[in-house]
Amino acid sequence: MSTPSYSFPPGFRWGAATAAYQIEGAHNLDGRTPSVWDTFAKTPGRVRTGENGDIANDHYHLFESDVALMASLGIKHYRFSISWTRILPEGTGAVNQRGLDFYKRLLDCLDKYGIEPQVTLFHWDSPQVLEDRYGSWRSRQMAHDFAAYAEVVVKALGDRVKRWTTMNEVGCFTMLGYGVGKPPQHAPGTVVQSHQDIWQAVHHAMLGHGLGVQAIRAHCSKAIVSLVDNTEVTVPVTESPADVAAAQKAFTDSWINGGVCMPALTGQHPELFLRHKGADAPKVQAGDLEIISQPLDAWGFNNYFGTYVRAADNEDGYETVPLPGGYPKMDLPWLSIVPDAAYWGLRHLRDVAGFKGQFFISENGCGAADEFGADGRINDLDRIFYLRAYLRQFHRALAEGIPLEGYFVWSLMDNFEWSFGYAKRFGIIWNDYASQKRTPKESARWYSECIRQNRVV
Ligand code: PNW
Repeated sequence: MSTPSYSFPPGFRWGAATAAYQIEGAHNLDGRTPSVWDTFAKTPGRVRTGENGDIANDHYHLFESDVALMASLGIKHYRFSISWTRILPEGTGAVNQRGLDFYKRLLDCLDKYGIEPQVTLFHWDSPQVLEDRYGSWRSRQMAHDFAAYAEVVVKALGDRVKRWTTMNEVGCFTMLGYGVGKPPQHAPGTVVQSHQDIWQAVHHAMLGHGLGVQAIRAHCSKAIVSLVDNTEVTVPVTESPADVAAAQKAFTDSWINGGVCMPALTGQHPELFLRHKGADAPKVQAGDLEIISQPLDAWGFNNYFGTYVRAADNEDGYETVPLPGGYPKMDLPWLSIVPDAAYWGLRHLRDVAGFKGQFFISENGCGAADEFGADGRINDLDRIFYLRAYLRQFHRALAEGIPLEGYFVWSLMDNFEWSFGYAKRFGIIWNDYASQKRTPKESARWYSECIRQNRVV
């Protein structure tokens, strides 16, 4: 009998992902202090719905039933993040044991259910106190303070955790956190003078990543270390050699790639990035790029959409092709459905950025306009359609020899969707925020079956 289509190799790691500020709640409990997201969300006008993460999914108290529910779906890998201000309420210095104890309880619970943790040290919730002290990522000091925080966490939890990620989506907490001329959409929400300020913040974050990798390796010898990045994917309009070459070239300076994945994986800022950014390029000190390009064991690729590119007769040799008005989208303004980005992202990371280690999909998912049907169920067929289409493209990459070893759906459950508040739902599990009752959607049942058959069903 032939292998059923879209089968993944034995041991493929099927998982689900979340992040601390989006689900934990318990914002002022057991010594936690405000992060920039607490402050930002409580500033009128910043979150469209006026909501914040004070309570969120109250996962701080409900983690046991959440883990049990995850296990009941067959999910064997859980990606979550640690809240910096639970561990170091002053941002630096004194360690808060009660904060560490929460994550020990969570890790013990995961262990009890046979679920392996994939831990992100930083998913955007930096200490407000460091923003007040020196402007957080706008200062080089932040890179050192992040590494010191990483050391504290890894020393305390390194016996329980093997798979570590330094940071989530450097592009989002820098490019979307600082704005030129107008307030940006993400925390800290600061208006800065120039784009150089923003690229400098990106550079400080990347330095923090590199120093963080060193801290993890120093205190956890078995660590599998990664960066999680929403690498911007350039999809060739056709697979002609000319369009593919155009997409490959464009990849090196698409959105944040020139400041994030390219320096992390090649130890250099690409020529195209330096030429395009000119005076806005980051100022780099001797030795920085060596730190930023520490060898990584794994690369976490977050993928939601992509940008179409074709060959063009201009100085760069390519042009991006804007999406037509009627292009299909999910339930967020930026969430165009571009499944081919799943394949091309991995291919560019291997062929253009030259990454030779293991890949995992650290996030893939969508917001959908979910509702309870007359049958009392959430028949989110649109989410199933989206996830199935992307998974088939991830599978294509694997079939062409790209070492993809895991997939984490975003998200385990509906949660605080940043500047969209709770209005946008990304979960495969519905959350009713009034009662904190969790209800698996049809996509959860579908995902569970993918896991059971170890293939895209
Ligand atoms: C990611 N964009 O954020 C984050 O890692 C998650 O915390 C988040 O909930 C999820 O994706 C869904 O948004 C992104 O504007 C935020 O392109 C914005 C964008 C992409 C990713």
